[in-house]
Amino acid sequence: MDFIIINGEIAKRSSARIDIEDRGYQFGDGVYEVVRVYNGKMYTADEHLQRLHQSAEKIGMKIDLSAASLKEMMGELIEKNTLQTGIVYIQFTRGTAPRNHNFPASNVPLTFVAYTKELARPAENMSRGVEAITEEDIRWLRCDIKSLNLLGNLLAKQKAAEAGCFEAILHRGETVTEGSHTNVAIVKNGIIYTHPATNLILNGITRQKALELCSFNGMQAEEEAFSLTDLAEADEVFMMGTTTEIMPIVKINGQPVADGLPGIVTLKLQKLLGDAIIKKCGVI
Ligand code: DCS
Repeated sequence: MDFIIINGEIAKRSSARIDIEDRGYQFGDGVYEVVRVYNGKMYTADEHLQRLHQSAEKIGMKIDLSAASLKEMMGELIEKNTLQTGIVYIQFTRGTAPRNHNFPASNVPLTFVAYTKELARPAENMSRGVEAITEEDIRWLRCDIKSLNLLGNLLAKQKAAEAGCFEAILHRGETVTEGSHTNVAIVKNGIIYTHPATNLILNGITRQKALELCSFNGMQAEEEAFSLTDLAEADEVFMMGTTTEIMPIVKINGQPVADGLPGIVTLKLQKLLGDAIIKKCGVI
């Protein structure tokens, strides 16, 4: 993974330089996306790049490059790094300017970087399921923006890691919102529930894909908020994300979810997503 993109050019990673007054570095003033790569091909890149543009717009940042040209550059980077299975990370910040809370002048160019990373599908966690903790959601009120400011997410994820768990399920008071880096759903009496796409969650591309697969395959799914009690009494719990795909959560705060095994609805949806990926990217 020797090559990266810096300001629109493919360059050697070792030669790349970011100024210490880059606003991403000093303020987290920027947006990003993580796109999955299977078989050397990007999965749902259009949806991710549309969200990237939307995130930028929501913070008053104008990305001049079209989704099509970004996708082309990312494709070139994947080829250059001969990436098969992994991710492409793409980030824009509001550029480099003397440190000042005000936005820099409109002629200051955004800083654009991208890199690739090898990352296998998490096959074992997907079949066995993982453990999670619950944690108060202390993040800001614009979680719909995929911004670089991830401290609230990081603090929760670190707590999970220290408890030997894979994910922290966040809640605002009684209401479950999402995971620290995934969306969360429960299954009760065969119906899937996940928080609606409001300002309180990131509207995950995997979440959107999962909802689409449910409607195409006669599985009932509701975009309806659920409580900590619903979570504790759920028949199944799972998370959705670009790197995690559909992953069962089998234990929460040390308590097994139902019988403590991945549920049938979760595994069915996981298989449907796997099939959709194979259809787009070939055998994985
Ligand atoms: N919620 C949060 C807070 C996330 O950070 C992510 C993705 C998701 C939900 C799931 O969204 P996608 O289905 O679009 O991936 N987090 C990315 C990240 O920071 N690393 O990998 C994925």
